[in-house]
Amino acid sequence: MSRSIVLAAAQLGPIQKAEGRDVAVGRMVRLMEKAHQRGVNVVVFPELALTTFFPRWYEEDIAVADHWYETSMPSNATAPLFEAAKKYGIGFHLGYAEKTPDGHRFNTAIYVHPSGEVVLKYRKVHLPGHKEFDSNRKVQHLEKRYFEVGDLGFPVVRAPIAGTEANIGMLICNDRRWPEAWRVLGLQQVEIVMLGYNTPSINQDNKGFEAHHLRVEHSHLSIRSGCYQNSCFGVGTAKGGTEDGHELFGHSIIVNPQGEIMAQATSWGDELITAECNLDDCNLGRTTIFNFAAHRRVEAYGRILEQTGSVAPPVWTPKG
Ligand code: CDT
Repeated sequence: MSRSIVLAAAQLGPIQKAEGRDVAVGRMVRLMEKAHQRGVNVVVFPELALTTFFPRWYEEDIAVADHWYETSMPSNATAPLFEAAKKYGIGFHLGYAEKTPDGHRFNTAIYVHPSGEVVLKYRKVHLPGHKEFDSNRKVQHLEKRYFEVGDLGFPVVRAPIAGTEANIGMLICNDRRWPEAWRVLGLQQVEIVMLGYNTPSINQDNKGFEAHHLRVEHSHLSIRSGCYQNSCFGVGTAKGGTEDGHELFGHSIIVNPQGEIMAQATSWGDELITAECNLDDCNLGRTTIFNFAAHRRVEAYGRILEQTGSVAPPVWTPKG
């Protein structure tokens, strides 16, 4: 049985604050049509794909921000995506802001089977930024205000895709920079990591200079190393371009288990990139250098779970 499938990153250009979900969904449906023409089996859309990256906007009263969240999925606004999936037989990954019936708010992603059923849900664990308005910053990054830390762990599930089955998992944006997150997926034999992001192209922390080009480099470095060290494919999909004067970088990529970039977006607008991925390519790393059962040394990793922040090492001084 061939385990070759075609994966796509459906990068989105900017979504302005004043634009409704209908604008974003219309653009996404057009990318699904294009995906169908190119024989794609799975389309990965970005983090918070339905709206502008709203955590840059401060609201004193979080209830005023309610309109950014989805309270049901699918909804009237997102139904065209589910219909396109059915029409074209394509599975899709969607990132959105979720408000639960009991009032919890999460930065969430789902993977939807072509039948329209939600196969897997993940809620972002690593929330960057801050909770209160920060007057040192030119642009706010209020994910810690608008979202709670995800409560679903890092789930992986085996699901049917295009005549085969694949072990799928998800990360969301900042998660990609944390090797612990990748390893928890790797320990569940993940084969495809779907990952959407919204990353400003300038570091707004005002704590030192970070060269512009390194922002993209660090994103790629994180995804490539995550894929290599866990023997999996990764689809990293950006929302890029300038949203109300605030620039996000594009550079979406599809990466193989050797850590190589198979496809890369060249624009910061709506763009579909694709790659044919043989899931059996995950076996080489998994059975050799990253054969976890043979080579991991959990007895030496205690600190990883016992400690959150770093501590200074003991000081060595010469005896003589
Ligand atoms: N969306 C998201 O997680 N973005 C972060 C930028 C952090 S800057 C405070 C990222 O890691 O790409």
